[in-house]
Amino acid sequence: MQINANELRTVLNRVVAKHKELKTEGFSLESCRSMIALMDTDGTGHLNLQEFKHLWNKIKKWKLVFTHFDTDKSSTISSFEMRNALTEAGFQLNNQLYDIICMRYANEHMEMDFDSYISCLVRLEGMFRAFRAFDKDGDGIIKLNVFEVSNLDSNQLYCTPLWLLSSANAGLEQTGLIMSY
Ligand SMILES: [Ca+2]
Ligand SMILES: [Ca+2]
Repeated sequence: MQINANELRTVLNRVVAKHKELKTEGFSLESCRSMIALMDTDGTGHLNLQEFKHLWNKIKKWKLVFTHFDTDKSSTISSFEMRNALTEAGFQLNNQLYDIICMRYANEHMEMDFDSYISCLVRLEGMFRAFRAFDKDGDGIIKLNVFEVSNLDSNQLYCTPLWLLSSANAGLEQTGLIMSY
């Protein structure tokens, strides 16, 4: 079995349509492509059964976090609720990074619907993974030279300004991403 982004989109949208506690206008093809990029460990450009299961378990876990932290039962996650949700999902962000993430993924009312929330977590997961790969001594700080920056793929490149921004303006203890795992 090999799943492409279109098929993944169909499956996900069919499932979320059944859940009234998850407000969404449906997953975009772009966010399904990002999910495949995140989980495609053997580099086929598709998800095999194992990779799909791995993604599915993540989404299930993130869905539980979503419903648990949607404390006002709006079926969306507010930027206020998101802070606790991210911590529960294992992402410790400094304030600056947190604000950037909310600005990027929340709507004008500072609410994220389910697909934006999942896209946000997929992006963070990819970002943390890339960060860990660079952070060889595990001190939560990375230094990239210009060649490493220019060799980052587009997914990682999106994250780079966040790293640079957080390291340029924050104290040493907040440099880069301080991670909880
Ligand atoms: Ca694959
Ligand atoms: Ca809510």
